[in-house]
Amino acid sequence: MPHEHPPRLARWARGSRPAALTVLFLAVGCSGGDADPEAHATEGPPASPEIHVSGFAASEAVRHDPEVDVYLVANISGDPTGKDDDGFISRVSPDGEVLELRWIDGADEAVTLHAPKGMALKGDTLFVADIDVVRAFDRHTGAPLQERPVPGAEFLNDVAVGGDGTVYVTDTGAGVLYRFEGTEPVVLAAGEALGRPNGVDVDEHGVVIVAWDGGARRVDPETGAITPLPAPDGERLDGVVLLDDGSYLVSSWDHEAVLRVHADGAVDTVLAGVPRAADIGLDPTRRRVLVPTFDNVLHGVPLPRSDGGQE
Ligand SMILES: [Ca+2]
Ligand SMILES: [Ca+2]
Repeated sequence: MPHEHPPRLARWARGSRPAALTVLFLAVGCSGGDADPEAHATEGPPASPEIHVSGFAASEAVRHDPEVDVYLVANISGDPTGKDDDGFISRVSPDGEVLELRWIDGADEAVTLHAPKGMALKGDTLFVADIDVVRAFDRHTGAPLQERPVPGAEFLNDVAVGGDGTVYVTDTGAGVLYRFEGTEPVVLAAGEALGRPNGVDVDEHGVVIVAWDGGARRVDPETGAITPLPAPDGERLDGVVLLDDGSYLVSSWDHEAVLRVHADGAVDTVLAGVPRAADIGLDPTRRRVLVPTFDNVLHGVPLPRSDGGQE
């Protein structure tokens, strides 16, 4: 799509370099996402320094738990559709120290976890998409709490929780967006107009998905009505984070980047040179965008301010 930048964006583009990927890398790592069901603030405190952490196993998703102030990283470990019970969730500190690589571990007899992908926090519960089941764990202890099977699901990919507590999950394989009514999944939207939804996030205006076959849509949480949103060109969009200025962050495998799409359709690059960047998160406390990759690195980079400046 054309990238007509309003003056403030052009100014930003000239005045500050997108967070370039310097090749460093601690021996450990991770980053966080975000658990707030509302759109994320784009202002706030100065952004924290970048972190780059390695040592994961097909790290697909990251979330910031703001209560504990820790980053949770979902590791598929192996085949994204393989029911091998070897997936795990890591806990990482905001300064990039891996506190516990296998905090929730499929290898644990009490835990079933095959290929964890998107996660969402609700109260004391951590929800995790795992192929055809949404699994619930204790947010503080990691203990398994509940399983919510999704009959017919092929590739559950991302989970989000609305302000009213409703849990949503995408199925990229079958092309379905589900809404849970209690523990029962109900189809909210499906079909060609939806595309193959990957990332999902929720704000007070409804549900937003980005599609693996390209495009972004807003979905009415009650009726399932679909409205196209501005989106980057190309296909293979993965994670999405809604921001409170009407823009959103999205990871694009085609662009090998994390992009910010403004309400007017203008697209900025937040982080370039990240092949296979998956389900991104945000640490609003530090104004840090969290980017996990299938290359097993977690990047944490500053979120540019809405006015175009970085700091
Ligand atoms: Ca696995
Ligand atoms: Ca994903």
